Amino acid sequence: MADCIFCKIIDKEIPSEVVFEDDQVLVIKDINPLAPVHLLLITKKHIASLEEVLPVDEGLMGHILMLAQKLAREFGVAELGYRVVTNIGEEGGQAVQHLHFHVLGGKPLGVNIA
Ligand code: D5M
Repeated sequence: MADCIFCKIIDKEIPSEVVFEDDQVLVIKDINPLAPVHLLLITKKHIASLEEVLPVDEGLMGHILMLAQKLAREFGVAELGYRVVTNIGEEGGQAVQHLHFHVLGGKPLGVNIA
């Protein structure tokens, strides 16, 4: 989608630190990390937010949550705990209008993170 920063990252028009990629999801390190581990799991399909997810995306949503679990384990934060967050809309604090899930860990997380 034109003018979507995450679509440009997916298309490699904008550089990013990619940690995982498959046909459905790109995972990068957040440019402004709020924790020692702060990954962004971005759907390759342009979906504006969780509010725009359709029944046809059900498999993709399962895939991305299982990937969050796998990466949390690989990045060494699963044992002590971590957080998976998706912000939705203005009051939800969503800055980039392309569906993504934050995976945060590596320190005790307060109530107002990501
Ligand atoms: O979070 C959007 C997140 O996207 C925010 O934590 C910064 C991150 N971000 C923005 N631009 C980039 C680039 N270019 N690389 C890596 N990370 C980026 P939200 O949930 O929409 O508030």
